[in-house]
Amino acid sequence: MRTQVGIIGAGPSGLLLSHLLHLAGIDSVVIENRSRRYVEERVRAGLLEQGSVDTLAEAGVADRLRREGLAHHGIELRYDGTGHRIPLTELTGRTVTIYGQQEVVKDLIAARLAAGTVRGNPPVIFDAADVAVHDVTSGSPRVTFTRDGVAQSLDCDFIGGCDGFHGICRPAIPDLAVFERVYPFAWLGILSRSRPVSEELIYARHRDGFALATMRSNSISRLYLQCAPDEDPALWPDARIWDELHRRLGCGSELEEGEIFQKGVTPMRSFVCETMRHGRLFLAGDAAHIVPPTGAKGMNLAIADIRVLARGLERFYRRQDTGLLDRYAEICLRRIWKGQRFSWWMTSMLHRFDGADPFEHRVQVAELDYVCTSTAAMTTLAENYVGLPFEV
Ligand code: RFL
Ligand code: PHB
Repeated sequence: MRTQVGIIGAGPSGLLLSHLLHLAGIDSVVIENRSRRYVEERVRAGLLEQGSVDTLAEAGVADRLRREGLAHHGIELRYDGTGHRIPLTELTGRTVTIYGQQEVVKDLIAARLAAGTVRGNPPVIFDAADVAVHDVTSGSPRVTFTRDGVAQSLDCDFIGGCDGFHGICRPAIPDLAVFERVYPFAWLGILSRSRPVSEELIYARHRDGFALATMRSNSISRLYLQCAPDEDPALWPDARIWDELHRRLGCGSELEEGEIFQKGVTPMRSFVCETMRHGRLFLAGDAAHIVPPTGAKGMNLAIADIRVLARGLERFYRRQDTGLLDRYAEICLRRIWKGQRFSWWMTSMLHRFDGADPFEHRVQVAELDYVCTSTAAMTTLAENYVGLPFEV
């Protein structure tokens, strides 16, 4: 097989890259090691910055997002039993939208499959095993994999390493420049068939740990609780989850207890691999960086990387100009580090740190107090939360 751009991973990064390239007349094949059903049902992010929504709309894949996405104009920070609203739209003129990541993935897969086979190649290959990249520093890199037990090879001009944090692309690069912080806690996340506790998201700091009330629709709640990094979800029967949520969110009957139909633990990590390019292999999204979910930045940073990469490749194919590709990492990293800073800051301000002394505790509350009472501080939070401008 041969294509122009081989893309590893059918998450938001790989699928969006493939779709943007298709719109620019560039062929690609996405190779995914999981099934279509698995990637369409994987529960993850939920919050899109306005710039991400605009990117998907410009790419023509936002019809359902426009119909079903929930636009939000503010968030609530809750601590010491009191809620404080941060009026995002009033402060920045922008909104954020709740729309599940798996819905974005479904819309992108539908768009890619609708484009059909190009020069004999399917747009997406699911269930690929033993995926490996070769000769990435040469002019003709290659991807190999097996499908239904048959060994296959894909020759290409470039490879998009969009295979997430546990993928094979980053480990294929020597001498990585990596920066990392692992947090001493995780999030237990659930989906429940119940009305959201409030129209807007509630981020709660509590002495027993952080809690977040978000949603997927007007009848599905998404709720998170800070837990131990190696927490066993089996130790969290439904009654314990509701009990903790009531206590940490400080809610009464407005927190409706519905059927919990999904439960999972997410470790918390800040990670940046500054080596985002090696020869003709480009890393994007979670393959290159991870943020703790408190700032809701992961998928949004992935979309921003892909905008730069797609334009760089377009410029290469249109004019043989490698200028933007050569600056890919530098351009992306400026925005990535700001997303890292914001996610680290929100995480530090809102979580319980075991062993924190009373001084640290009071500084944390003072910070929240400042953010919720100073227009300048609130605006700083708001402009990062709704998303900083794209670099190009
Ligand atoms: P993904 O989504 O991990 O996709 C990578 C794809 O590559 C496949 N793959 C391989 N394919 C072929 N060969 C291999 N060897 C492969 N190894 C892996 C995988 O199966 C997968 O399909 O990375 P991508 O596309 O870069 O997208 C990044 C986002 O998924 C991630 O940043 C967000 O989910 C983070 N995140 C949030 N981001 C937001 O912008 N807003 C949020 O509100 C938000 N909340 C969250 C989150 C992540 C969470 N978890 C579970 C990590 C909340 C949570 C709880
Ligand atoms: C979500 O809706 O899953 C979500 C929202 C905001 C966050 C993290 C996750 O900060």
